[in-house]
Amino acid sequence: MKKIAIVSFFVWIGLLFAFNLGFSLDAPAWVNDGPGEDIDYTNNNTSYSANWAAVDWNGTEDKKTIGYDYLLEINAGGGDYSTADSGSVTSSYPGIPQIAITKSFVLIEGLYRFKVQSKRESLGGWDYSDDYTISDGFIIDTTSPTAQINSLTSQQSSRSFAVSWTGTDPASGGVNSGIENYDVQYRDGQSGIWVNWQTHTAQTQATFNGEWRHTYYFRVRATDKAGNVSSWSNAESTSIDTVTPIATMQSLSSIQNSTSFVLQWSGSDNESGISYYDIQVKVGNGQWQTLLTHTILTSTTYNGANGQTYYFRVRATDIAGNISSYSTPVQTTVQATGVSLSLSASPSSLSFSNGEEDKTITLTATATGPGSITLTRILESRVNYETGTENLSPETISQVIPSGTSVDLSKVVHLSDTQRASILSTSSKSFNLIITLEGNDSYGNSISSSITIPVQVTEL
Ligand SMILES: [Ca+2]
Ligand SMILES: [Ca+2]
Ligand SMILES: [Ca+2]
Repeated sequence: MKKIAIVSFFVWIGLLFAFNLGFSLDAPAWVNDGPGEDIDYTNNNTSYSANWAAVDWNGTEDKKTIGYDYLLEINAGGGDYSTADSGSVTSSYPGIPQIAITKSFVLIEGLYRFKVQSKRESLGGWDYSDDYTISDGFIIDTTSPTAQINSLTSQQSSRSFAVSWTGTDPASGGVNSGIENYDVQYRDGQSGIWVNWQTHTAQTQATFNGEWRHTYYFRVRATDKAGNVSSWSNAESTSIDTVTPIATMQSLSSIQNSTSFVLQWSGSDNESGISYYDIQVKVGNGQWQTLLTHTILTSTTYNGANGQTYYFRVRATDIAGNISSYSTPVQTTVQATGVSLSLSASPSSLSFSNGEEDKTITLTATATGPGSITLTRILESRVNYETGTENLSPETISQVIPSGTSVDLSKVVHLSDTQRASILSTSSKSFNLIITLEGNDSYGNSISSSITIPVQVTEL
């Protein structure tokens, strides 16, 4: 009997061992983060949830208690996890096994995962599944994203224009969930009401259609994948100006007497205002060439060449970018004095003695510089501080002085008896004889030169 009992004991141990091998406990087939379908992000940091597949609960062991041990782990960085929380649930047959938990627990931001292991009550203890089933993890993100409208030009030249925005979800606790979508609003004018334009969009740009002369404001907010919503951004505004400006060159006198002359232009614009001008010049029958581009000036000094004809035109661009056509050209021709006239006299002073009525002086006129001079008149005046100034009748001449040459002119100075008596009545008994030569340069510009000759008169 004893032998049989010993044999029976070993058989029994063997059967128990075989049973344990043959009916080893599986871990749950899957585990989800969260209370239902698996979540990957949440901003709930006061509790956590998980649910998992039930393991088979039948057979000879049915009447035993079954349970699950779980671990909530946080990623400490470098791929390593450490336990943040742990617990277990148990259920007794024939009940409905508990395969989900929601647990109040304060969590910091970070990356978590949930591990669950099956267990079954056994003789004197618990049998455990060999493995844990591990969730694919979830991120706790309680930090709001930020969003802003990308800056808009102050004026649009089209009623249709692009508005774009950006956002970031800053990392906190080493994690962020990333932006899920944006809401964009606009208002028409500063006092308009905000109107939803783009709602829950993943796009970061859209085309807006507005009305001419209206100013629109835009603002955006972002929602991250954990459900955190940013506050509305600062507004960006832009106005619509679809009308081109007008630009005009101020007319020039047809002839310029100087190679250097001033150009002036002006413009006007409906709505946005003029941003800059472009000025072009054409020399004679040549091509239009750039003189000034994108200038905010409204005048400039132009240096031309003698004898050339110039055309100028202007166009304006407004702040919205509308460009006017070029203005009607203005025209001018440079006919500048390039030559100068100098004058000398021989003798350089005169003296009228008794009975002398006529004296002859030689005037030497010199043309210096480019171009010839045509003399047209000789003017003579006599100045005495007591008797005043006497202008004699001009003498008409026609005398060409080629460039760089001199011409001698003979001039008779006549002193009448009356004139002599008048001068002799003065204390100085003298006067200044002022000879002026008048003429024109080759462009018709007036040119002149004077010389003063002291004259002494002797009493009879
Ligand atoms: Ca997950
Ligand atoms: Ca976030
Ligand atoms: Ca305009």
